[in-house]
Amino acid sequence: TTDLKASLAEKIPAEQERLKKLKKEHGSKELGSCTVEAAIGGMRGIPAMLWETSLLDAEEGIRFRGHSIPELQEKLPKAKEGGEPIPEGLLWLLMTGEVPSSEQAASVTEMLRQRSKVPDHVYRVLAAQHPNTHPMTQLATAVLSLQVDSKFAAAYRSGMHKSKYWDPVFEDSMDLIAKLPTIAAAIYRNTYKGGDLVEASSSLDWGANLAHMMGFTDDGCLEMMRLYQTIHADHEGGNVSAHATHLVGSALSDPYLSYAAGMTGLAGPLHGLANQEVLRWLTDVRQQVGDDVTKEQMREFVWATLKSGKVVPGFGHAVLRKTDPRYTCQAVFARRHMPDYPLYRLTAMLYDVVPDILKETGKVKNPYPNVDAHSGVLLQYYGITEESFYTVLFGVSRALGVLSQGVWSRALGLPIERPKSLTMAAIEQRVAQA
Ligand code: AMX
Repeated sequence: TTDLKASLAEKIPAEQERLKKLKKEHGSKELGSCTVEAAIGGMRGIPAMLWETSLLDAEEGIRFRGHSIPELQEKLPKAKEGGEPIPEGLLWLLMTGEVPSSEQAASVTEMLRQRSKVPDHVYRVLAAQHPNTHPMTQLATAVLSLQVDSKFAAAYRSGMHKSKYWDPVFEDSMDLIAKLPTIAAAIYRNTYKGGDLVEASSSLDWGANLAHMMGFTDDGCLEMMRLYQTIHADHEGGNVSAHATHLVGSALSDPYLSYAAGMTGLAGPLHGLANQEVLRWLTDVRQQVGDDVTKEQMREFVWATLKSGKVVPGFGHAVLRKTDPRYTCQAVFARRHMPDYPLYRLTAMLYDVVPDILKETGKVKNPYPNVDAHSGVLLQYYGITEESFYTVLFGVSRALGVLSQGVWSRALGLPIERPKSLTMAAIEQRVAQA
């Protein structure tokens, strides 16, 4: 079938059985334990959550439904021969677990196109905001204003049986994903281009249309956006944006509400805002030292950042312990499309300088770059120079992963999330008894 929903529906019964069996036969087995340190330290390393769409290996990085990023670049359908994958293909993969054919990916493009019209009131909501409102706040607000049309919320109100929840959650998720490029582009054009909006192209795919509606038509830029939208989609379940979406969704808040929660988390500087922070930091370097910076000057700059009590943005990770493959794939893209671009060369130099310094601090668990260290370089090169918008591009992509998992969470009947918290006194008491 080339119908995404039909293909998904076929897969659900077997996965429901699989989960039931897992619970019944192995429900009491231990996956890991929780130390005092982990409870205090942001629950690092506690395997305490089910997430089907992707899995992160500390050494190797992310795999989407079992496929690494280089594998996806090879296997997923593309808009042009030898080019980058289209995110619609990844959406099919995340939802069904299977690499789609070109026809299947094209059917997703068409389905999204049909759902892409953004209601007028959303534009009015955007227009009413303070002109200094951060683009991520605008994104979350626009998404919340779409919630009035939630099919899941309506179905719940009318008493739908819980075994059918996944269906309206799927519908809401597709409606929302379809509208996100138009919303993001409107935020971009309102904030930086005087509100002069660009119509969607009926011949472009979902990711390329985002660049097009922002006002960028260069072929390289469209390819970059397809790749960007593919690689930022999912990073297993525990990161702030995924976990926030999952947690809020577990209360049966609909996809608009739960994704908006994810986006307010992505807007934090230690998470998705890091791509904005990297660009600002690089701009500081260039202003203070110039483009012909030597390694020694770079080292001094990095140390000055650390000594002033700030993090080096774009480096480090809570789970990864090696260079992020999302970084590597963007570096490969840059080497191919912009080998002499000064910002690319600066970024490549950082790769030589920063890890050793972070190792020297003796406390950074992962001294290597993450996804955000490179994405701004690609965007700048194609003229998307407004770094306060970068996290919105991350957020549009992130919808593919977190909403696909949201559909599965309802299909699998996952319960409301409710971990146990303790006071310091309660922890002291428990350790005294142990
Ligand atoms: N620069 C300076 N110090 C860093 C650092 C960096 N890039 N990465 C980690 N550290 C510090 C931590 O702040 C912490 O210091 P403390 O003990 O004084 O509080 C210490 O090293 C140990 O931290 P960790 O266990 O290595 O990292 P973590 O799991 O607590 O945090 C992360 C992970 C990503 C928040 C952290 O590496 C960081 O702040 N990086 C810079 C911001 C960034 O790039 N975020 C984007 C991550 C990817 C994403 O979500 N998009």
